[in-house]
Amino acid sequence: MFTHAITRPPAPSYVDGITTADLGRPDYALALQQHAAYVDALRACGLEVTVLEPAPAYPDSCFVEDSALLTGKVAVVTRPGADSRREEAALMEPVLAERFATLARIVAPGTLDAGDVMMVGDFFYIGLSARTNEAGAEQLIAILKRHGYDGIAVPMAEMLHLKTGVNSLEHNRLLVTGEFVGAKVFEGFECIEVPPEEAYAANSLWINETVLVPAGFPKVLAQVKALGYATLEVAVSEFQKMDGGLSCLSLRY
Ligand code: CIR
Repeated sequence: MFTHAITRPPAPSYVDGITTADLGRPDYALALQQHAAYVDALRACGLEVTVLEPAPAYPDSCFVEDSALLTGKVAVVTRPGADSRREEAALMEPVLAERFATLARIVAPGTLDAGDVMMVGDFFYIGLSARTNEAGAEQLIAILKRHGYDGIAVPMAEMLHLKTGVNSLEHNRLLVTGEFVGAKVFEGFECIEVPPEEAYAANSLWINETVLVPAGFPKVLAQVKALGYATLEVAVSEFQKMDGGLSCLSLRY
């Protein structure tokens, strides 16, 4: 169960962030509205949400998930793989130091975006993406082991981040799409296959038995409802334009 979340609204520079999506430039005013509604949805799930100040120097800094990995025993400050995002971790560190007794850090030559890390209980899957390298994954696994957890590196080829294509719904259940459909590493799970036309909604977000589903993906919404979860649809079109999804917009603990 989660009790808290940390978020950071986008700054006006958000529209100049990194993207591969061909969906047009985000509307900043609408992005702010959607971010506020996202925070409301987290609160509706019972979380106490910290809303940090926007950070205009870092266009992608609303995607706070990438800057840290939060566990029950240790908060890991990452070393983001994109040059323009690297300092987001240092920006997050004092926020974490106020909240976590034990911090650890990913250091050079390691790089790691926590959007590449999926937590399933005490075990962590770490995608080897264009942002997260083997050194970063090895460092994270060593940190996790020191704190009684374990993890494994997951090779990947197509997605931006691991959680672009696979997310835990707890109960030994995953939402999977694209290159993760049928992946051996996930064969012990009940894998709910997201249809390709709704691949973006593979990044739905389990919070305390409610699943946040991005608005506009009716098939995934129906799949998740059919499994018995409460659902909340959250509009994030302006974040999809910058390759971000529901999980990217918060750190939960
Ligand atoms: C980036 O390319 O880094 C951002 N525009 C999107 C980051 C999305 N974060 C995530 O999937 N955890």
